[in-house]
Amino acid sequence: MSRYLNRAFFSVGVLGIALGALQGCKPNTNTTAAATGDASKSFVAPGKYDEFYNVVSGGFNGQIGIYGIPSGRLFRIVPVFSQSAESGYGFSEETKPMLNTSHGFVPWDDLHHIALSQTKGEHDGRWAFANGNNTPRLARIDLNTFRTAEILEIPNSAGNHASPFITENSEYVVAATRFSVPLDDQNGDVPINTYKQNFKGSISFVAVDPGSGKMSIAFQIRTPGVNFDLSRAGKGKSNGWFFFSCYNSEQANTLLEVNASAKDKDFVLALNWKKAEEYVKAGKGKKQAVKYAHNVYSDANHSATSEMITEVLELDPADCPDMLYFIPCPKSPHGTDVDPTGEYIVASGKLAASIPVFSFDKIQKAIADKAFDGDYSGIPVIKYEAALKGEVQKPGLGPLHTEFDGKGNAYTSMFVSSEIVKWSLDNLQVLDRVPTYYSIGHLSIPGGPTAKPHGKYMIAYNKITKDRYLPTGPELTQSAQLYDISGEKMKLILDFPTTGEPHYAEAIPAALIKDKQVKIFKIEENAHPYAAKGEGQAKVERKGNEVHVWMTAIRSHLTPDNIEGVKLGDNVYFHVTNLEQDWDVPHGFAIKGANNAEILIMPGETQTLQWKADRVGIFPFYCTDFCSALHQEMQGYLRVSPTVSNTPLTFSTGTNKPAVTPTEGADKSSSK
Ligand code: K7E
Ligand code: CUA
Repeated sequence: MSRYLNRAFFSVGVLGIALGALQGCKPNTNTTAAATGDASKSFVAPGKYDEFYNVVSGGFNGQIGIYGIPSGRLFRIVPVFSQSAESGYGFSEETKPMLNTSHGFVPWDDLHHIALSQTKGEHDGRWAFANGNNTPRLARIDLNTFRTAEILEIPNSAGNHASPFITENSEYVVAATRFSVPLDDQNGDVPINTYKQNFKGSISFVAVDPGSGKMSIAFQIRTPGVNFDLSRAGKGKSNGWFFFSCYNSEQANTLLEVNASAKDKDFVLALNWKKAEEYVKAGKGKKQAVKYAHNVYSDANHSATSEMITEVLELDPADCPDMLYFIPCPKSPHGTDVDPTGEYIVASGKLAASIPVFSFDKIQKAIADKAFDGDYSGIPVIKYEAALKGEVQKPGLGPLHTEFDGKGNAYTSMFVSSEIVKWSLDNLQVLDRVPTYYSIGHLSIPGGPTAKPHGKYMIAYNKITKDRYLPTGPELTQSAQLYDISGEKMKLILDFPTTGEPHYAEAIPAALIKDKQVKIFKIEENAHPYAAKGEGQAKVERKGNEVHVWMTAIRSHLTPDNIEGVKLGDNVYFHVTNLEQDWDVPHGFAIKGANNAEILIMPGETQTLQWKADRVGIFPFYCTDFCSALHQEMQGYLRVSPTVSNTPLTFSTGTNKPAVTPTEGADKSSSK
């Protein structure tokens, strides 16, 4: 975020724009324009459903928020790259492996972009993909469970920002590095100012298994050291290509806000991935030794596994002609967006005064005619005019991202002038503009990145809210704004707060997924090694100083609920199986002094909380999810005795009756 802010302010100097132009993102004292929201258009009556699911990145919280459109109501936070203090994701023994990486356990990452799976260029409602930005990873979220099913680390990468972007049949999800760095198998102990010699870029093609969705790195392409920012796959006529924006073609290694803005133009990289596939088939790939984690969650045993992979296939453009082309693009391009027909590629230079629109047909012709302006590190540079359809003139300041309504219109977010500009793909004329409150980053139209946008609504994801909401101390809420785009003019209809900092989001018709939701996990299919599939299987066993508790939860008791014989220093594993087979009846589990978390267990599922007996005494445990009128009765006790004691290991529910005679340690005065 601050990068964009700095650049925005710096751009005032660069472009020589009067400071007044920046006031667009300051609180506007005249809020009439902002107060014209038509509540009836976003009103979803109590008990009624929204029209769209909106899958929204949480930015620095590393999670995804699921909202209804048009109501803006928040339904769920899906933990992806961060531990969750709601479900126990990343805390339970079963889910900890999901956050494993070659750097070890990473509890929190930064998530910017969402890509929903597609078939024939349209949403198919199967999976959502998301990028882990800081420690480069890709995640796949199952839209039947709204849970993270898989996380794949990306080697040779640092700052996985140009990711995930998906092909029209979900063959590949790409991951291009923001920071070029020395490759993983090179000695990285080099002076930072040897960027030009030693730093390389890398673009990963992650194949998606069409049946299971499982991800694997099919190949990587080495590139010159630049910063990759964003991308889109071609579609329709341009299917087979990817377009990436890149900045820092200056290859600066310090003070990028000045040094990476020196050149008049950076690049869009046009990448022919069908060609790359041919080179892979022809054996042009070289194996490189690397190390990266592949983590998979199984709904069969309700557990994740983490595997280290040690090899990746790399393609060197020097061995692969006609695969990569650079297209000059003004001033630090950010979003690179492909229209629904696949013909137009819209590149938004953050510091540029116009928006170039490239034509796929013209790019093809330029390649055939060799209309090149030399090369950049051996990669041909297509002449700007030869690839250009035209420029949108005076669109506003600080163009970032563009989406499409499928009716021939494009909508571009303008960070610096804090507005959305609607323009015609046909004649590139600006048709309408609306202010955003304030400083919009991404915008999204349901189905906007597909071949068949659903249109109707547009959502702005803003960086600053200032005076829009009741203040909450130094940090104000993050926010989105909903616009009606069914008419000629865009109309603001709703402000709604979001969690984390929203970057990209994709909305999908509710009808595509709402009836496929997993309601329970079948208890008889539970393959967890510590599952207790009935109260008769509940037990406690000691293995050295580990104590394993096979515990069941059902309204409204835990079995066992009395456990004795645990000793000081023991590591106790509570494997809690929820025996319920009804939708929406989770049970929770917490025990006093737990150093990691609580857990929340879905019907038919088993989850494990590890707990250390750190002192002698009685430790209550209980269900944390209000599950019945007797929820507050859903509790038990665990007794910890000194290491040298010979208290036998016992467990029970309902049979450990009150003692009738004074027992050791009991209060004698009250037990007469
Ligand atoms: Cu523009 Cu990370 Cu997609 Cu945010 S990025 S705004
Ligand atoms: Cu189970 Cu409350």
